[in-house]
Amino acid sequence: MTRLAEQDICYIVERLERYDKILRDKTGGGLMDIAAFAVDAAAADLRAAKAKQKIGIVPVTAGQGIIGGFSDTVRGILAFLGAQVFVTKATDVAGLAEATANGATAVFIADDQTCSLIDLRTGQVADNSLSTGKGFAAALAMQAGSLQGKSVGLLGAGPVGYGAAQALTARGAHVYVYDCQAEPLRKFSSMDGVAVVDSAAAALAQSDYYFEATTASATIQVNDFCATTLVAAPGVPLGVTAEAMKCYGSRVISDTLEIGVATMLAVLLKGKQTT
Ligand code: PYL
Repeated sequence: MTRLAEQDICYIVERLERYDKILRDKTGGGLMDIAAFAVDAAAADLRAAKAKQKIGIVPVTAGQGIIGGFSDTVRGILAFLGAQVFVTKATDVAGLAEATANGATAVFIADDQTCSLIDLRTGQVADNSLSTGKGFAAALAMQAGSLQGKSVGLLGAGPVGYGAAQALTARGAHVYVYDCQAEPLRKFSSMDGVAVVDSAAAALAQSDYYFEATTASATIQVNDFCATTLVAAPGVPLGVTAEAMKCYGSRVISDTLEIGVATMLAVLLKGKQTT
């Protein structure tokens, strides 16, 4: 997981309306529709659950500490999606106590390794990495119409890639996964519908669509695109080159936080059965 910096997120809240419209143009649905589709629900069906949840965001100082604007950006995204949400004044343990004292039914907390939205009543945990994989797979499926029988070249075998592989295969896609490290690929080798390949070129060459979940840049170049290529790219930094974005940006879905956080909310709202 790439640790986000203030400059990766400072523009998100003011551009949410515009980003939602971009997603609608690309996929036919906005942020909440994509998140709902990711958990196999309709956005309308999750609406009632929103009124029953109050989310407390607790800033965390552990490790490299607070990211300027992180908590407020998450609050902005969740509020845009219609959730009741607040940021605690206190951090860490005192922040958790403040959240519960103020009636939080769920807490959003992130350190350098883990970012979770936890339902305090059921104990259900929505993990950011898995949710990001799931959410971007849903966006790709909506953009494509269907992933049934399609091949997806997956670059990156970290937790986002793992969540993506689960969601893509559940939607009927064949996944060709590559990572420059052998260790994280181990758990993909036993997954139905997933083939581990030995180069990024091999993953892309045999695929209709691409899923970019690495922490590297320039993994997808302009000459990797053909007439029907679609790309889901949650990796930070963006793996698609600037030149390729200039030519094919309308076929790429990428963001640093929005789809992942929206999908975490959808997991929370749908409840236990979706984890
Ligand atoms: C959750 C994001 C998605 C991508 N990278 C993840 C990240 O940046 N994690 C670190 C989050 C640290 C937050 C900090 C705070 O401000 O509370 N502890």
